[in-house]
Amino acid sequence: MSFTFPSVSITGTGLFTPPESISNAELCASLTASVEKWNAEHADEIAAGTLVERSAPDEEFIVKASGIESRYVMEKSGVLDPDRMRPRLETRSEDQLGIQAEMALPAIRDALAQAGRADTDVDAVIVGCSNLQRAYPAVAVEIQDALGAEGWGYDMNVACSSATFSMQAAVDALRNGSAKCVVVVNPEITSGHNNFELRDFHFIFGDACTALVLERTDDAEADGVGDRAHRWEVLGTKLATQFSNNIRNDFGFLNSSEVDDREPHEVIFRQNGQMVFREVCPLVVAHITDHLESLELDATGVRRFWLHQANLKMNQLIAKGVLGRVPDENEAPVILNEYANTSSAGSVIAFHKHRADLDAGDLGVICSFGAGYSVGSVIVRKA
Ligand code: CO8
Repeated sequence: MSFTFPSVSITGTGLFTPPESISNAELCASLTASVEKWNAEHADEIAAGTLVERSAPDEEFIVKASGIESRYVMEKSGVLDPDRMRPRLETRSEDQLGIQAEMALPAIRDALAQAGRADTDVDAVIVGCSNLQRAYPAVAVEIQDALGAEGWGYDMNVACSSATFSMQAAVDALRNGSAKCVVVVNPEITSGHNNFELRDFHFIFGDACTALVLERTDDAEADGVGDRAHRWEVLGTKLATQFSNNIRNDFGFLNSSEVDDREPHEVIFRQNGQMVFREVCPLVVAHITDHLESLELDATGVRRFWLHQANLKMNQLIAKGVLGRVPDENEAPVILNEYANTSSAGSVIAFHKHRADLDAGDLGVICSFGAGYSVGSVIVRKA
């Protein structure tokens, strides 16, 4: 007996962009001041060889190495204050909406508007992101409550790949009937866990929140709601993981129980960027190629690749590896120049902003990749 899965579609997308943006020039000026201060304060240890002098950043290097020109953050003054170098966020009481739920709601409501659905039509909320503000209650459950929705919600974290991993979780739930209208949301406050004190890391990340609504295609068609132009059928999802220490964040609830103290730079984001570049690009090329082949699709038939936004050269190399030729900007759109790496939100921002011009029947690939290592692809066709 053969069994065909019910078709699932993305019926809407939404984006929350924080109001404050930081240019490379502003970021380099504050880090230079911080580095000069730190080197002066530690002059004796540096002279004795027990500490290494810190190096100042360079705007030109940032654009050349990454393609990043600016980033949005939830709070700018703290990040740029050489005496602080991290956001200055208001402490909220338990009665107030949490900051991740707060950024999620406008993105979700954008997505629901495209889908033609109300807050109360939602019956499942999946939050997927790199950094969750607390262990519990799940941010997803707080969002569910704020929407007035029934059903269920949970949080999950596969770093930048949380985008496609949470989409697959939504597709699975819709196919097996455990939900009818799923919201997937990626509230990334990377500024809370980026290392703004060292030049190797300070420029990489930015904050943003994306949301998607997913439903069974039949339900969306039958109810006749939403704008069909926004609807994309999910033809397939494919996830893969392979352990690596090259991107780590060791912040966690056991830090305070550890017998030996770790230095602060060890318990926030760190990576070996060159190794990541070298190892992840071929992994992603093979992953997308295999996924397309498994659906008997050819890369030449794909109109657009909405790739995770970590590094411009990386994306050019991946698109070239899949297509067998240099892609044009239209085929693999870039948003990281303006947003930097927004972790799981990146590929969805690209999808949100760069799909309206495509035609019915056009094929596209959403692909996220990052720490783990982890890679996920979602192949979609415009309704
Ligand atoms: N200004 C001036 N010089 C700099 C700067 C700077 N800002 N940064 C580094 N340099 C220097 C280095 O110190 C080094 O100097 P030296 O040769 O004297 O040691 C030199 O430039 C070369 O440095 P790199 O080798 O590191 O430079 P690369 O060309 O490799 O570029 C990149 C660095 C841009 C980071 C690049 O390696 C890259 O983008 N790699 C891919 C990384 C990637 O995709 N990572 C995925 C991370 S996302 C994820 O999955 C985790 C989610 C985390 C969530 C967010 C939490 C905050």
